[in-house]
Amino acid sequence: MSAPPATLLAHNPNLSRLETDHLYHLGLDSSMDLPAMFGDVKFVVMGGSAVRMHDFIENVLRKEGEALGLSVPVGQRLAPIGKTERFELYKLGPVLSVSHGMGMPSMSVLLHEITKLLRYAGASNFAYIRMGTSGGLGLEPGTVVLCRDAVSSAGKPVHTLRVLGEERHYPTRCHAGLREGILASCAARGIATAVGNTMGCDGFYEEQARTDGCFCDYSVDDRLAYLGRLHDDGVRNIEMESTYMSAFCLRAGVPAAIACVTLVDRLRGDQIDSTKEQLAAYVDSVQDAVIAFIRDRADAGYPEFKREE
Ligand code: R2B
Ligand code: URA
Repeated sequence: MSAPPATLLAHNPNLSRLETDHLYHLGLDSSMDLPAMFGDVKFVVMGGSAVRMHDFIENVLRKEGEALGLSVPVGQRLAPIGKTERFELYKLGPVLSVSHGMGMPSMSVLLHEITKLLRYAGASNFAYIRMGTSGGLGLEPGTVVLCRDAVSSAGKPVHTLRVLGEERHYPTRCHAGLREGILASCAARGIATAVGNTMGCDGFYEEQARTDGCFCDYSVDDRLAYLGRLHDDGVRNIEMESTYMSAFCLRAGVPAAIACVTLVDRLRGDQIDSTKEQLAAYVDSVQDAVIAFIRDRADAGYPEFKREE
């Protein structure tokens, strides 16, 4: 391959020694014509589930395809790119839609490979948006929470990485300009939003203070006291990828937003017992929020994102 771009070498000079960089989990590599395939990408929209990310790209096409000048020839369907064992990746014009699986380790693999992919492709002025689900704190289910800081389960705006057996700590702020842009698009369409901190956990049950997992050695009062403290500290929702993602994006210089719809108010309970129809409506609202933002940014001609430290 030709020499990797300076943006990549600044982070990892070792990449210059690779003849071909195999992006193993995506089933793509740097010998392919990545500039032709991905050079025009402006949005990488990520969500946990492959089915939802397929629905999302279909919804972009259905709802805004005409306005964005994007179409798929009659009789053809959007097909995933690369291999689909771990992640599913779709592209429609400037939009990549990709599943990241559950939890920070899975998110980590995707972020390393998708970021190298876009750098090899020479894409510029792109943003990453996690479009997910979460448990809310003191919010009506169905609210789209836009993350200010991602916080650890100790409530700190820091992600801890273990490298060579040692801990490293990285800040976890989301990009304010990107968040404000999504908020404005939501406000213009009456989509219910809240801004707050998002707690990223390494599990769904004990790590999120649930009392309905296989184990629970704390009381309902302990759980409420913990969740109440988080709420007092500005946490508005809980999920499983935010601290890794925000820390990675700050290091990589990629603007990041985390927009997660709440499925349950954790101050009231643990179980997610909404109907299938209600859950689908919640997921639709976070998809609508991101689609609205894509439309507004395209209409504005993709103004340059300000670098935020
Ligand atoms: C939100 O939903 C998933 C768990 O149900 C997880 O990926 C997350 O962050
Ligand atoms: N995803 C989570 O991680 N937690 C919830 O409560 C709901 C969705």
